[in-house]
Amino acid sequence: MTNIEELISQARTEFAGVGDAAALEQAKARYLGKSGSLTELLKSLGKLPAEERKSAGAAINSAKEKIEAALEARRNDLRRAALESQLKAEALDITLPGRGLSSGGLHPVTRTLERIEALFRSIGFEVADGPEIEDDFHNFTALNTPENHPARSMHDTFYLENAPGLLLRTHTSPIQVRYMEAHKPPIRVIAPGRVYRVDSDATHSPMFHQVEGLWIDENVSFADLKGVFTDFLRNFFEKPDLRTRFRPSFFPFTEPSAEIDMSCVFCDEGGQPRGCRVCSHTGWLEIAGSGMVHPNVLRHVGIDSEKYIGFAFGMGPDRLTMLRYGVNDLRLFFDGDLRFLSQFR
Ligand code: 2NM
Repeated sequence: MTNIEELISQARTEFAGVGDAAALEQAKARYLGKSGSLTELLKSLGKLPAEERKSAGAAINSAKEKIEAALEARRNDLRRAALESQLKAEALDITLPGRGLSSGGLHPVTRTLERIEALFRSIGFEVADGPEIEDDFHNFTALNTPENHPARSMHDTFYLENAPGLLLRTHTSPIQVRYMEAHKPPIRVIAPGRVYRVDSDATHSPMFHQVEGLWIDENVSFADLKGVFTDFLRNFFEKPDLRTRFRPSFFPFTEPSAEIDMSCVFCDEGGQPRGCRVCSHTGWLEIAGSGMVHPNVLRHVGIDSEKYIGFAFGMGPDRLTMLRYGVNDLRLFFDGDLRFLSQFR
């Protein structure tokens, strides 16, 4: 029994010397295992004289408890050390700056469209839309555009290859044709949207935007057209002294027809144009087409052309955006280059 204290301190030393959990379990087996030193001692109890057995058994049990305590303490040490080294190995550098959240913004042309819509809504116009793939009737026939008109040629219009009679709308007028088919006068509506034409250079994109307007009632005049459109431009460009002029023109769907020019927003102050590159030193910018809706158009959509009359106009919000923000190349709007687009946030 004298070697029991020795056994305990030997176990403690051995446990302290192992480097990992597996080695510790092996060391444990040497003391507490089936043929471990302590187990052997217990087995030998039977050979002791009866009067010694009790105290020897108590001593062995106390030794067993001490060894188990040492074992448990060492297990905890090793577990803590393993966790420490894992945490060290998997450490995150939380001082690294984040990627950040950059905020998006509306496309400049979208901002223009929303501005136009708000201005016309404020004077009682509705905003309508319609399909970008149209049929021949709504894009051309209803708009009094004859069979042999150049606008109908494959040179000017994108036709769908496997769908005879279908095409990409070349203006937003078909929206208004559909609106007139579905509503009775009085009609006040604008039709913004994408349109498509076979055309591509610095000032023409095969896809561009249009906003058309239409007012049909019993007594709508050319004077109303002048008032409504001039007022719109003054509000859009925030220039109360902006002037307009109407030049005779031709469209199949209006009679009479007019081109609308406005005084140059870059060089005209108080009715005195200085002349600049944007307006080719004329002091005027072409901004829209317009006219009184042709009676044939009203007949095609079932509106009594003897009772009703109205005006229509069409303009390019892409160009309005260029003028409002001073951009000189249309293609910048459709290239998707964020260095350009993010300036409008
Ligand atoms: C323009 C110029 C003149 C126009 C005509 C119509 C409709 F559907 F009422 F017949 N909508 N838009 C029109 C008239 C469009 O764009 C240059």
